Amino acid sequence: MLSSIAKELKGEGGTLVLLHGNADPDAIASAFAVQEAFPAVTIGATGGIDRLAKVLSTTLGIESFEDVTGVPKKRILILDTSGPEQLEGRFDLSQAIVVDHHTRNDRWKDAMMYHCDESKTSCSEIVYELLKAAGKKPSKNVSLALMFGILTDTGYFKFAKPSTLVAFSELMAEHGVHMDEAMDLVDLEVDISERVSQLKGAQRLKYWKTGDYIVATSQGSAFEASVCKALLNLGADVAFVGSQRGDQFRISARATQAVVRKGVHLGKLLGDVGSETTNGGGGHPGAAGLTGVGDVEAILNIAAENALRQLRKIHSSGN
Ligand SMILES: [Mn+2]
Repeated sequence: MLSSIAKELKGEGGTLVLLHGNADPDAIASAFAVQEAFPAVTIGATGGIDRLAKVLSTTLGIESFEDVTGVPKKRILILDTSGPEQLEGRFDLSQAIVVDHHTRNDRWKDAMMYHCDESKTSCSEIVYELLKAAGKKPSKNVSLALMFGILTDTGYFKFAKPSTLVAFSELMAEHGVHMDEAMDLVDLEVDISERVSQLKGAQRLKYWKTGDYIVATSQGSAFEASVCKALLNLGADVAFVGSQRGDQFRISARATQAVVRKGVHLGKLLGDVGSETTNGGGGHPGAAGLTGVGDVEAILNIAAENALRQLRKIHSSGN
């Protein structure tokens, strides 16, 4: 399949690459590699690109377009996109080649070609194979991009498979790229005001311990979510950070994956706090928020007490 896709992409008439909405580094890296290896490729990110992918694009000079009307194309290549609903805009699937690593999807049945390799942890690995099938060697920048795509899609190798590491080591060897070069490719500098907020958060920190678990709260006036993450890095299992503006308050909450796996659900927890105090809250198990009218300190105490109760239950059930 990959060699017939390579053959098609070598043909005349231009290729428009399309990526899933809020495209991530894996998607952008895959598109960049295809653009280098085949003629007349335009990268379309009709649903925008995420923060990391933006920094990656700036670092390596990858150009993508949100508006793709008028791009000359004979075919569309859809990368890293699990279904048509992930694409922003309407496109003729009968001229589309789909290359993906998510779960195989019947909704791509109208595509001209569909190569879905669920055994791969990233699209970058498949595109690297596509390059090999086309007899192309990636440049240093493309190798770096693909390595970064693999790193981010595998959570820095946490979810990597043996074949992921083989592909990654081959990419390293292509141009003698070092591990730290790939790891530090995208330098997300934390703004000075954000770092000050984190330090202030640590200064105003309160914490409670139950069994082997720690719940922390703090107050600030900005970057509540980022302060939460800083408190988790300091050792808390669950963190609540709030701010007060007049009679309005805002709370962010974060929990480690370890306590989420044991049953902590911050979305439900803050939802309950919200209904106890007639404020609105909700979110995911590991990340949630609550806003409303009231005294932030009182709400933080209620939230912390509820979290401690949940953790005590987990502790006494011996989980
Ligand atoms: Mn991906």
